[in-house]
Amino acid sequence: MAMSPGYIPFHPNPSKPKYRPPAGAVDAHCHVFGPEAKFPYAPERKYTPCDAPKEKLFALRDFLGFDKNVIVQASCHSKDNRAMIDALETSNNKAKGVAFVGEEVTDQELKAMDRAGVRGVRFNFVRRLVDFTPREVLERIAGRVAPVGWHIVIYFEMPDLPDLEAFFTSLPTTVVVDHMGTPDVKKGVDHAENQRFHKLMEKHTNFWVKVTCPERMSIAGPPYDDVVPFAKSLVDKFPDRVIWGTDWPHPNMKKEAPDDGLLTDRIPHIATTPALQKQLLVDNPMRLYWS
Ligand code: 0GY
Repeated sequence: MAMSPGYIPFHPNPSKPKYRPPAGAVDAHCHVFGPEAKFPYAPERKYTPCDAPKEKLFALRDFLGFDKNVIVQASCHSKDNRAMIDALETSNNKAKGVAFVGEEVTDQELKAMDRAGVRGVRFNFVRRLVDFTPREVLERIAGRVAPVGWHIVIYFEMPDLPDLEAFFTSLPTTVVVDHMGTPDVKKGVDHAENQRFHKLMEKHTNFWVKVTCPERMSIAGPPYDDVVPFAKSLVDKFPDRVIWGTDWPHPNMKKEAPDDGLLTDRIPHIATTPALQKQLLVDNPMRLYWS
């Protein structure tokens, strides 16, 4: 199956970052796609990506100076978690995962995924990526994964937060927000929409946030200076509940594939001291995924 029209493959030769992540650093948001010949894409997918197999991810991890990965199930594989689980199982305990499951999943399957290194389930609310799942169904799934000790990763677009907030704050687990809640960079950090998200983080200490994907929000383009204040304010305010990731292989970029070396070089701008960098890249992801 050919890639979706206009789909942009990942950067062919990222630059070597000047910034050296601390020992044991985790790239805590990335994906594996296919290869399709072994792990076909889901019939209900909204896009067909470029294959991005585990070997390439692990090579990028080493090249950028990271030690571990958290591999998040993406919508193009829907509930077929085999490519992600195969990557975990062959990673030498250097990768943990976040799955996507339906309520038909059995307790045995959940336990097997847990043994493979899955530590969370993702609820995706982005309309261009997934079909609507009724909240009762998500509630039942949350009730099933909570006793396994998993957390819930939520991916939503910030204008939808007012509608979703009551549901999110009712979840019985740790909740991890993808991509800073996707703020509108034009509106600024202090805009009521973004501050609503900060207040949610302040009030609900079971919420964590990924300071990821400046390339998805930036208007200015590389090196994404316009997104730095959004990420920095979250790291400064919630230093023990932030994690960072590349988002490789960067599905559905509109203009260009980001340079993963450049993304890595932005880290000292958003976590401005070695202590903050260690929390962001080592202590926090280790607590969430490896403890
Ligand atoms: C991401 C972002 C995207 C895609 C997916 O599940 C997915 O297909 O997550 C996106 O297109 O915004 O988290 O990498």
